[in-house]
Amino acid sequence: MAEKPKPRSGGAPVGRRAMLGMLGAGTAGLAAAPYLQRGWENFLAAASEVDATGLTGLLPNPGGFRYYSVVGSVPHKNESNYELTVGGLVQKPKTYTLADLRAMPQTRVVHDVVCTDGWRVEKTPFDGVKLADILDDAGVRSPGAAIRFTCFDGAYTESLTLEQARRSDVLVALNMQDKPISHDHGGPVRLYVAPMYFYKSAKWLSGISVTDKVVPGYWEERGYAVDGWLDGADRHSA
Ligand SMILES: Nc1nc2c(c(=O)[nH]1)N[C@H]1C(S)=C(S)[C@@H](COP(=O)(O)O)O[C@H]1N2
Ligand SMILES: [Mo]
Repeated sequence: MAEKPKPRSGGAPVGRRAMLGMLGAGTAGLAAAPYLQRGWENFLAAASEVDATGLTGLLPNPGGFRYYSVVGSVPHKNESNYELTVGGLVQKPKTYTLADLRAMPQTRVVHDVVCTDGWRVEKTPFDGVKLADILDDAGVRSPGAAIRFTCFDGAYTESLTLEQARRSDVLVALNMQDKPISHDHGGPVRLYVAPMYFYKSAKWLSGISVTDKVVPGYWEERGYAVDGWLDGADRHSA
């Protein structure tokens, strides 16, 4: 698989020399770095953006995750303004609030999270609504055969076949590691496709549209596999 171009983090670029300086300066130097005003994870994101050498792999990486966004800034959404729109080839188009989603039966999926860039977070719990339940509510109609996901960052998209979307390990996720999904991790609602590489798990999920065929997503238009199965995934489980 071709290496993904480094996603933009929205942070000011950190030159290699500046980053080495910060690494060398220890805690005091890091505390003085302006990036820290925006948090350690944002600093890591800014640093990894220009890190062709893997040096950022030496930095403590809280929780093992890395921050990705293909746009510089993403609006914050919460119970007052979050909406998930379900439409396309369905009998009953519908818009869900966060409260609507929380009121539905919740499913827990625990699986390793794996990014194509080489990092992994083992046995990560996600909780949320099965995508299958949302599709059942809406009633997929002919010739519906795939799903297109859109995001309120205004840029990222993803796709699944209807068969993949109906698996019980595919969630419209509200919680990650037993906490509401944070903004940086794509909250308040992200997709979680446990058996596939993490790029399939669209953050800041805002739209689910049933289509007649797979429409390749953001990274898929840039060379990524549309079927992002992890090694060893059971491609036919329910
Ligand atoms: N909206 C959106 N979703 C996204 C991405 C993105 O850039 N934008 N990156 C994908 C990739 S490549 C990965 S590895 C994970 C990263 O999730 P994290 O930022 O919570 O670690 O989100 C996926 N979903
Ligand atoms: Mo990724």
